[in-house]
Amino acid sequence: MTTSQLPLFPSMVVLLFGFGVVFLMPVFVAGVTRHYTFNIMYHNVTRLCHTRTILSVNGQFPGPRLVAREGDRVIVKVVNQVSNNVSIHWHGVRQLTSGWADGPAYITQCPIQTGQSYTYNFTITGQRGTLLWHAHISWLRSTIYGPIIILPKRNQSYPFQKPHKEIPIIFGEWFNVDPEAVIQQALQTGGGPNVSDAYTINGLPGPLYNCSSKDTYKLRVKPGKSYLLRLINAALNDELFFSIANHTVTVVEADAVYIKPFDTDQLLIAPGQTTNVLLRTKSYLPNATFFMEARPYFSGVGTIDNSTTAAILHYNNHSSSSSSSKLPVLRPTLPPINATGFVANFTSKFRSLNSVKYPANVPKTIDRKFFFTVGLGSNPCPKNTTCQGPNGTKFSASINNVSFVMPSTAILQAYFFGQNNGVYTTDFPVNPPLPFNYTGTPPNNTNVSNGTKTVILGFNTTVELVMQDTSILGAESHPLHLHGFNFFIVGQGFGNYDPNNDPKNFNFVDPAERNTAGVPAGGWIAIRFLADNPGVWFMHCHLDVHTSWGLRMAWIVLDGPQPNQKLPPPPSDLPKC
Ligand SMILES: *[C@@H]1O[C@H](CO)[C@@H](O)[C@H](O)[C@H]1NC(C)=O
Ligand SMILES: *[C@@H]1O[C@H](CO)[C@@H](O)[C@H](O)[C@H]1NC(C)=O
Ligand SMILES: *[C@@H]1O[C@H](CO)[C@@H](O)[C@H](O)[C@H]1NC(C)=O
Ligand SMILES: *[C@@H]1O[C@H](CO)[C@@H](O)[C@H](O)[C@H]1NC(C)=O
Ligand SMILES: *[C@@H]1O[C@H](CO)[C@@H](O)[C@H](O)[C@H]1NC(C)=O
Ligand SMILES: *[C@@H]1O[C@H](CO)[C@@H](O)[C@H](O)[C@H]1NC(C)=O
Ligand SMILES: *[C@@H]1O[C@H](CO)[C@@H](O)[C@H](O)[C@H]1NC(C)=O
Ligand SMILES: *[C@@H]1O[C@H](CO)[C@@H](O)[C@H](O)[C@H]1NC(C)=O
Ligand SMILES: *[C@@H]1O[C@H](CO)[C@@H](O)[C@H](O)[C@H]1NC(C)=O
Ligand SMILES: *[C@@H]1O[C@H](CO)[C@@H](O)[C@H](O)[C@H]1NC(C)=O
Ligand SMILES: *[C@@H]1O[C@H](CO)[C@@H](O)[C@H](O)[C@H]1NC(C)=O
Ligand SMILES: *[C@@H]1O[C@H](CO)[C@@H](O)[C@H](O)[C@H]1NC(C)=O
Ligand SMILES: [Cu+2]
Repeated sequence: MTTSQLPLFPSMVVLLFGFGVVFLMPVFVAGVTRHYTFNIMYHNVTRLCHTRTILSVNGQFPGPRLVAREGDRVIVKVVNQVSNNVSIHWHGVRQLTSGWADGPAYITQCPIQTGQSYTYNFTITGQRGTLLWHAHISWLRSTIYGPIIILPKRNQSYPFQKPHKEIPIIFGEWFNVDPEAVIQQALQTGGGPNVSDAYTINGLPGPLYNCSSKDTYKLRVKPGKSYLLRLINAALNDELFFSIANHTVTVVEADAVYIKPFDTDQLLIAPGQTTNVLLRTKSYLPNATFFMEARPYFSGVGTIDNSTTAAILHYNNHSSSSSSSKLPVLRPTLPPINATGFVANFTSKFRSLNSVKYPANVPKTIDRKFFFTVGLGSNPCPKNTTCQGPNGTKFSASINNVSFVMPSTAILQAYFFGQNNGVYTTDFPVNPPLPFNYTGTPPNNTNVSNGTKTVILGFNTTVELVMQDTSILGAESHPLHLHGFNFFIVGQGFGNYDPNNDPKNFNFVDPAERNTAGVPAGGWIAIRFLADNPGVWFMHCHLDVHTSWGLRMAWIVLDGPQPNQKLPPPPSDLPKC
């Protein structure tokens, strides 16, 4: 990827030129319909001197940008031309009464089979900023991902300085081998999966890896301008720190919600999160080249890919590129790999803008409270086999000790047509089955149970959910993603959540509003949301290895009384299992 500016649509310019006067048209413009075709197809890619046939959308890696304005309808025809089953998730899109278009396989739809297609049809309502789309079955999202760019409505502007240019920066994780083989082997042996070989920026690992310097993303900038970097973490299993040498950025938006701007030199971005930052370039032509780098934050125990991906921030000097390539390179400083204190400080800086135009509608009274433990555990090794998980067991992961088993048909279909037939149960525990010192010495039986358990919520229920990390196999940060909703992070802390004292410090004024948030390593997070969207909504850790081990569950939100509060019937091309 070399050209990186957003395509400028003719329709973006709303100016009339006449008699030397320029008018800005003050008219209301209804949303338009944007059509896309995503062909899931094979594509040969070489990175780190390894050539792999990857799964791609339209032979592009990373995949194409999906660009829309707030209020637009988006129609994406997904055609499966590969041998794997696939589905695509529009990560962070609210999908108000369009739950059939959400995409997680076996939750809202059966996957699209080879040779079949499915047309996703949804509107973008009340959101503007950056999100991402990605495959939502097994580990296919390792190569099937791309940006969703939501521009403000046509007659509206950003609540911050209009940038000179807008640049998506999408982080990924590259494997020299087929990631499907990696997760299949791990699930079979019960051990941890082999780690990735590189992180990538816009699909390119950069010059810090062997056999990779030609695969370096270069962002060419002019002095004295403002650039909106649309940061997206599409990495499979790793939260990432990010920093640009000698530059401070201003964070203005997270998960397609405006926030109170704040300046920072170093960022953290978890898989599934998106963060828009303004980069103001230096007012002069600096005699240097600046690296932008990302490498993981890791709080758990075990082996990870701790390598560093780099891209180049290059000022367009007048000199030829051959002489400018001799400029000294400056590298940023990143927090230590286990900098949990930095992460807590950084995440607490995110506050809703909470202006008259963009209020923070935090639920003030709560109908239902839930307390979920999240973390790793283990399962006994089946007889006559040897397992490579902790102490010869199999790795597992759970919420409230339930490791979620994927059904073989979609829950939303079973629910909508009243044909449960044992596909799922509705008894997901509201509290941990066995209270213990969650962040202390774990109990001696860490076996988890399993099941396809869900929670049923009445329409417009206000929910408070406290998620508590456990130290059963080591405390670890888990970025939890909720489909179908944004939630407000009203509190977070370390140690065990204290239901008597911690709520006193909850923020109901300007808490961050997101769709993905880290449960701190050895700590807890309290979120609130309004269940105003009928359907079946997946909630899971966005580290795919933990999702694969069962750190996932689903909420079923019932229809409301009004016609526009009901989930309509599915489109006729909804895939069958
Ligand atoms: C990828 O490379 C293999 C081996 O060279 C070749 O057989 C295959 O046709 C290529 N696939 C695509 C999609 O280019
Ligand atoms: C998308 O959904 C809208 C609203 O239900 C419907 O009017 C339209 O026909 C659909 N378009 C396609 C291509 O399915
Ligand atoms: C970059 O930052 C380093 C360390 O703060 C400083 O010594 C150096 O002068 C800076 N260089 C430029 C070109 O800004
Ligand atoms: C990354 O991991 C390797 C192997 O465990 C280790 O040798 C190296 O010191 C680590 N690097 C960093 C920067 O932590
Ligand atoms: C810029 O850096 C190059 C390479 O380090 C050096 O040769 C040149 O003299 C520098 N120019 C200025 C104006 O500092
Ligand atoms: C991070 O790792 C370093 C080196 O292993 C260790 O000395 C330090 O105590 C760790 N810090 C935290 C917060 O765990
Ligand atoms: C976090 O913020 C607190 C309060 O501002 C500060 O005392 C502490 O040093 C910070 N910790 C880290 C790791 O940045
Ligand atoms: C397990 O191993 C024993 C002894 O090797 C054998 O008799 C038994 O049939 C095996 N059971 C299974 C289920 O493979
Ligand atoms: C594994 O076994 C050792 C020794 O029996 C024990 O100390 C340790 O806690 C066990 N670890 C786990 C994860 O169960
Ligand atoms: C839980 O365990 C931690 C770490 O061992 C300890 O500091 C704390 O006092 C324990 N809490 C309770 C309530 O026992
Ligand atoms: C496990 O814990 C229970 C309750 O603390 C205790 O009674 C039991 O002896 C322990 N078992 C082992 C094998 O440590
Ligand atoms: C779920 O647990 C039951 C009983 O513990 C076990 O028989 C079954 O194989 C498990 N299913 C899965 C998919 O792990
Ligand atoms: Cu996790």
